[in-house]
Amino acid sequence: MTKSASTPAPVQVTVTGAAGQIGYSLLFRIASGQLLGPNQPVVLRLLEIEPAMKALQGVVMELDDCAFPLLADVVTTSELKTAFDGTSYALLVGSVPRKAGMERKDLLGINGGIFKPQGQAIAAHAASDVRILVVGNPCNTNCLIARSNAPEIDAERWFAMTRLDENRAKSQLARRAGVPVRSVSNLAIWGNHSSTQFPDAWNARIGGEPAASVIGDEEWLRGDFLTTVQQRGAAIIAARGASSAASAASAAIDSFVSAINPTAEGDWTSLAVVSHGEYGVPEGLQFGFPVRVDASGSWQVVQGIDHGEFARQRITATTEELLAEKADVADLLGG
Ligand code: NAX
Repeated sequence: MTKSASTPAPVQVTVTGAAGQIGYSLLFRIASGQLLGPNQPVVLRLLEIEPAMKALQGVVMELDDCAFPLLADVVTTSELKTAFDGTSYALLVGSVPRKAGMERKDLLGINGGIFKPQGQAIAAHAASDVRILVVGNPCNTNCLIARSNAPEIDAERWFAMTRLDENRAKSQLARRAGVPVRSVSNLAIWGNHSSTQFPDAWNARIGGEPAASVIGDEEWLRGDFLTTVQQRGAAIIAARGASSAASAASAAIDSFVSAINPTAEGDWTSLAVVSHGEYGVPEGLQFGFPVRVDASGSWQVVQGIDHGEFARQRITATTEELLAEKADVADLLGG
């Protein structure tokens, strides 16, 4: 890239778990400009655990071999301070997956051991404009742990990823309605990124019309649609022998792009954000809501959405699951 007066200084972008499956898709999309646009150089700061450093070096060789004009530098490290030093965008992907026989509480505890120090390191070393997206599961509660250990950072700068679920739900609705996926809007994922999530098709729109009227099949919406979206991760593992990776990386890019740019008129996007008590969700939970971002880059939860009894029951169930997860990690929560 020819450096000119108009070339902005590189922005530091951190990816944890960078040698993993999602990292293998994500890094190349960030380096090619799909996160911050075609004029913004980036420095990738890649965090991995020691045993994965060799694999990470292989990924870095491939990044080199792409000769991305926007990739100003790549830093690899297994130290938190170096990983988060001056970072403006932190994508927390690395975590330990659930293994057979592992209880949810064990999983939460192991991952808490990762996300507590990461939260502290982000507070100590990141840039003042840092925004954080947690992808590593259980992502809502991992985000809560990290956020609560970084009280110096505005709670509004923390996001957990429900966008893959939104994209999955939109794709199912579009296919059923026989329309392009871009016709589907206003699709919110409520609550936890887990099988209790509530993908709200009833307030979604297809071609600007209420999605439920366009689909015209309440039984399908309440049945196959919901379970397909809720169980999609498991279906992909069954088919591919590995969990969703490219689609998760794509959703991570979508999440940040939506979190930092104004939302299209009349639409909303799905992000798990800190609850301020909206819709009766207890304050402080990291909860999937419909969110709009204004021209100044601030987000608000969309107010005034009507829910029928069916939706209310499901939102209550996913809220209860998040409260139970919070209780399981109580000893890891800071401030
Ligand atoms: P992989 O197991 O392929 O990669 C994870 C990487 O994290 C590994 O390379 C590992 O060495 C690294 N790692 C482990 N502990 C670390 C630590 N303390 N610091 C830095 N790196 C560490 O998993 P992958 O398929 O990439 O998935 C990553 C996470 O995303 C998993 O927790 C997964 O469950 C979660 N997902 C979240 C989704 C969402 O919608 N929120 C969807 C996709 C995915 O399931």
